[in-house]
Amino acid sequence: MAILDILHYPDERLHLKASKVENFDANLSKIIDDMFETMYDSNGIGLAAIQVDIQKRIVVMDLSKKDYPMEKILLINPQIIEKNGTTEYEEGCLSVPGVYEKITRYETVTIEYQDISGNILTRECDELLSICVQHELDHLDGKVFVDYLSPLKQNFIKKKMKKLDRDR
Ligand code: QAP
Ligand code: CO
Repeated sequence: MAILDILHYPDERLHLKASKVENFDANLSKIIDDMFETMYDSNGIGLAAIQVDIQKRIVVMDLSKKDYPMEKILLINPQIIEKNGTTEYEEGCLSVPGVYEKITRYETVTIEYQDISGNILTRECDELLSICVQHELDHLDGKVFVDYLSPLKQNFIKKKMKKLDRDR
């Protein structure tokens, strides 16, 4: 097990597109173990492989820090197959530490994804789970929540992040 380095916005590697997982092998399960360890170590509720410089369609989540029951959620090759309504939430991201902004998302989504053995599953998501799923699926297509904000706010956040990384 290993804690992986998390890329920080505006690292251009956060804008790469992840490719489909085809091999459900030992290498995949090692990546997943390391991703869970990395997410728990940094007190996150969700992490996409893109954020640790691995361009594969893998997401790990655990919402238990936010009043949800402890549940290790793993999504491989996830896709939204149904969506309804809109809602707003003040989102953060492990790749943009210290920044929280209100983002509009679908209120509920149904996803189809694969588990660690490659079995295809579906899940209906609402409330925080729905927000987190949409945030993490965006990462797999190279999208960060900051991309939804005005150019002015994006520039402000870029400066703030560069200063933070310089002082680290
Ligand atoms: C994405 O975010 C998310 O700024 C997961 O200093 C967030 O795990 C989905 C974190 C909100 C839905 C709603 C952020 C940790 C963790 C920070 C995270 C920080 C330390 C963010
Ligand atoms: Co994120």
